[in-house]
Amino acid sequence: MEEELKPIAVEPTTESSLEGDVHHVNNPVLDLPHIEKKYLGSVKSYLKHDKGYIFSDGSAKVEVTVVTDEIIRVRLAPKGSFLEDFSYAVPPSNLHSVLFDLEESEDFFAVKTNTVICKIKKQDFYISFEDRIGKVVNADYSSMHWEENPDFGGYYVYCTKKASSDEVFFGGGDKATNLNLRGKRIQNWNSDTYSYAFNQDPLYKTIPFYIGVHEGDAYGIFFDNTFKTYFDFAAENHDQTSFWSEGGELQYYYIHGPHMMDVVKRYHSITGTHYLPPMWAIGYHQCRWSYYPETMVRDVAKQFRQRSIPCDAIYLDIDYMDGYRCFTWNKQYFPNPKKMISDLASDGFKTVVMIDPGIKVDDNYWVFKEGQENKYFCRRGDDYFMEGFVWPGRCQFPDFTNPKVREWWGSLYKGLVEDGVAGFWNDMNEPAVFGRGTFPDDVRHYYEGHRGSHRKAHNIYGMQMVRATYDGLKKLYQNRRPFTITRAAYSGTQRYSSVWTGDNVATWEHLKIGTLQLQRLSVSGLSFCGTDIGGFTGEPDGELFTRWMQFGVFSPFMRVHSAGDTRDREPWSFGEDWELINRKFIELRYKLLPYIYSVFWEQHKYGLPILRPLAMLEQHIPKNLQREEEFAFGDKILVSPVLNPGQQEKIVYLPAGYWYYYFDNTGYEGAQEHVVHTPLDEMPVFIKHGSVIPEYPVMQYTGEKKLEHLKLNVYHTSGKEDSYVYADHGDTFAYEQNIYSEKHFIVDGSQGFLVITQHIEGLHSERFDNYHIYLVGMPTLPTSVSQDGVDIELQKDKQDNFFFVVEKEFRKIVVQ
Ligand code: MIG
Repeated sequence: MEEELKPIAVEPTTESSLEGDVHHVNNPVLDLPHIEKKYLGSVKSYLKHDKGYIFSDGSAKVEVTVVTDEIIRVRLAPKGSFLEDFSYAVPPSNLHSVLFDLEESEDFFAVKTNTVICKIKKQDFYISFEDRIGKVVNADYSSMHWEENPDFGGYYVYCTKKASSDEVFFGGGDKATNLNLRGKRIQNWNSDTYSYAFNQDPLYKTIPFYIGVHEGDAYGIFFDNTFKTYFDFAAENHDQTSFWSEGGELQYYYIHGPHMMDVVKRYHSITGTHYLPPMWAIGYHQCRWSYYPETMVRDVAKQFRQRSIPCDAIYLDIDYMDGYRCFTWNKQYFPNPKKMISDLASDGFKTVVMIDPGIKVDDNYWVFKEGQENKYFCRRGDDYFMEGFVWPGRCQFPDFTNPKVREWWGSLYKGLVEDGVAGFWNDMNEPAVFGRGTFPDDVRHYYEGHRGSHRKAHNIYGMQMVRATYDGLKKLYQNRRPFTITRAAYSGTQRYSSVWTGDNVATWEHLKIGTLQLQRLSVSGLSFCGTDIGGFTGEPDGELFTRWMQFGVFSPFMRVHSAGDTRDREPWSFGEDWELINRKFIELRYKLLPYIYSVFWEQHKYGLPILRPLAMLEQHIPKNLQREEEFAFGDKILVSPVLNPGQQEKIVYLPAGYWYYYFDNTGYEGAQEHVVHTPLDEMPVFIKHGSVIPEYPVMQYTGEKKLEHLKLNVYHTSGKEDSYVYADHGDTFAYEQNIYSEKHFIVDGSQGFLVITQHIEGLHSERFDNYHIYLVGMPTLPTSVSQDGVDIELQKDKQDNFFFVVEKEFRKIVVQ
């Protein structure tokens, strides 16, 4: 192996400015007189190797690999030697490489797949991606370049691409800014950002993935680099988009569209999807910093049941621990946790608890002792243990980038699991350290054997922590699905956890920020996401809390949470009027559960995002690329949360098609704006025509009652629409053995009457025998209904609504 590559692992000699007494160095880069960037020269040679093609300008090399027909990977080796091919985001099993022929012309080389042509220009090494009819989708503005400088060791790597004048950009993780990133510069460095502001950057998560759309076509770029990364979306130069990093390899995936949905799907195909969460994890969750002692936890739980407000989980924040020592109980507050948890469980509550990465330095604390004995904690460049202050006081921190440490960490959950804890919440894993923010740069990490400093490991620290948690729980729970939630994340974290957006604020502006963040997270691969409903810091009034609760119903993760110094924040805390509306909306979440569960399945199995910004639904309409308030939850439900106090009505754009307002079934023509009334106890929620929406009776928690039948709401259409309903045991991994059912419904109204057909896949059979079908939006009352050729009767329910009963295995229903 060539020696030149070694410098990449070398650390800067100056200490970061976060380091207490050390002389303050503002920015070593700016202090340098001049930094010369080196660009690729012309292509001099190429060779084919076992995975792709390597082009060379005589010294630098560029590898082009075809992952699939639609995904092409590009890597740069400034001095000719590639770094070790390792990624936390992309498991090797997701990375196929397909060999394709290379065509050579006078001016360029072309790597051709069935869908994409990647051209490498001989003269200047510019790389472009075209579709098969020759439309250039993405092209270099300049050749890939880098800086080599002994002061920061290794290379800073850069890629600059052309930006079209109409091009807009999406994705990028949890950025608290407008959906379209054009004109913005962002950076990725996971940070604990208590009470963050609009446009504040960076936040908690690193998702170096974006989607570009121009002339109606979309593509994606995933810059898989864990160092501090930067993106400029036509901000400094209106015709350029750049991304760069303070180390590591210039390595990116070009992901072809042309639909945004396809781009996201393909991004998921390499970084993975979320496993199917247990059903209870998508119910309503009540959290607080902190509910203690036990009497208070029991009281909150009791009130939910007394007031008939559905709730599936109650959370214990850091105060449940003994002096903030992870994996212990404060026995004064919780003398018998096992008993409390089992009592809560018999009332339908799951208990979720917090676990932080900081381990208290305390020789009488078994976790610290084990970590010390086995050298599991992170160390500085001079081999001293990395120490920092967090909640427990002086702490050391496990190196989660070491598989042995992860294995150990996973096993530590045993006691809490035996106590009955059902889910775990990993916080402070940016990692956050009081005072200095995070670890110093020189902290060493094992990095799966590809050792590196904190500069390389910082952005994946949280991901590896929750990975350890998830893997450990998977063993401890055996066949039961764990529930995990993490604050810090890197691309691919969806394989191990759900996420929340951290310490937001109880303001209307933050409600809006939350709607942007969740849409963005969803198209960035982290679909199982939520905000602290009501705002973490500050005090919402009843109206803000309730409007946020309404948005919460359409957040993939639905949890109320609040900081320790705030007033009570339960659904009833704002008085009876608000309680009534909050109950109505939490009940709505429970009615929609079978639909929501099916949407989660769609995410897991097919890699579709759960929230779909309007831009994604109609990317060919330029105006819609700028809309950011309407979004779809799954394929069938479109919402536009109310984001202002006192709002009486809202202009809502509905995508093409025909839509039904959820609360009174009024029909609306799509492809246009409508003024929608927004009384406090409603919000703009629309169901797409032709949908089959399964509905559960309201339960106080998932699985409370056995289903006697399943209600299906069938929405009229004069076209043809596809729906499906997923079901399984609800909390086991049996679905991996095909023990589930996926029911496909086609509703066809194109002949003037409705034909509903069903096709069932999978080996799971539900307990109930019948569907109760309710027709919504029928122009006239049906005169006849038949199931598989046999006439059936229309019936009226207690509310005087017509419905009919069919066998759950029906094939074909005709409504005339
Ligand atoms: O330094 O555990 O974002 O949800 O309640 C604050 C206490 C630590 C930050 C989390 C928040 C949690 C809080 N934590």
